[in-house]
Amino acid sequence: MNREVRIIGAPSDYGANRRGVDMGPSAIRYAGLADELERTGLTCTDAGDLTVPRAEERDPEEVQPTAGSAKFLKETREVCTALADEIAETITSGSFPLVLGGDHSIAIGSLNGSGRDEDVGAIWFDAHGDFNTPETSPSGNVHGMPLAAALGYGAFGDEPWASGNRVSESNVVLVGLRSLDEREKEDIRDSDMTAFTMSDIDERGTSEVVEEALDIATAGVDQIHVSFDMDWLEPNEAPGVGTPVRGGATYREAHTALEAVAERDDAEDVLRSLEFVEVNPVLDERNKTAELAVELAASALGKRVL
Ligand code: 6HN
Ligand code: MN
Ligand code: MN
Ligand code: MN
Repeated sequence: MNREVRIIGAPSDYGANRRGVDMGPSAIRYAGLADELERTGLTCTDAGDLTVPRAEERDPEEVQPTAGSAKFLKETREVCTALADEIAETITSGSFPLVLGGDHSIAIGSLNGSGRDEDVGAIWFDAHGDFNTPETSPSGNVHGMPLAAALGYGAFGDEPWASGNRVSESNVVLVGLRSLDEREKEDIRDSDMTAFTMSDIDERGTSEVVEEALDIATAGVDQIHVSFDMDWLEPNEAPGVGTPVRGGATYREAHTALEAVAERDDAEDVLRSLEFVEVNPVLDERNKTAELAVELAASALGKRVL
């Protein structure tokens, strides 16, 4: 990474039904993010946190689910619009956006900002597909919907804050899936995205799968957004997440994956933006998950042992 890193906190928990993941950016900063990036040789500035509307200060009528069964859509729209602007401005100014969640609904804003002026690809490290729509979601939680929203599916399709971007569906790659809803599974199969499950990682190894993901994500586009959901990892390693699923990536596999991203970036300048989401300090063990997010951010941005 040869650009100045700009840290952007997006402390929203509206997409996960408000359960403490709004404290994720604080926990990741407390775990020493800025110092670790500086030790890695990067220059960084902290843009602070975006202002997130507080439900308690709202008219109760207003904070009820609005469209289909997407909860807190109005608040999510507000956060994602602000985040998209912040990311687009960061990129235009020549800096690199490193986004701290917040639940995964914020990725609607990340993809919108990253893909505002250029065709971009994306790699999605997640136990989940995040490809539900308000119509198909079993929970109504928007953190299960950001990929669908950003690609123009469901009730979000005509919402410019969601799908007004140049994220190219055939350049979107999901890596390490292990928990999909029935309808979501079909919709991912029918889409132009590429999906690798944990079984693919078991059979082929992390390096090979991530190299192929990078090839697909960058085919015909210059740059990619990398979205890293901490529940990608085995829950023992990352207990501080709202929707843990057993059978995840190991500590080393997670580093291997992001080191592969960093190596590709060294060679081809492919990283356009990066985010770590779903760190929930209320559910964590002594900030372990936030500390791991810090380590992984350093790996993705070029930290080397030797
Ligand atoms: N995440 N598929 C489930 C749902 O409610 O739609 C879980 C989504 C989890 C989303 O972890 O970002
Ligand atoms: Mn997710
Ligand atoms: Mn997830
Ligand atoms: Mn380039």
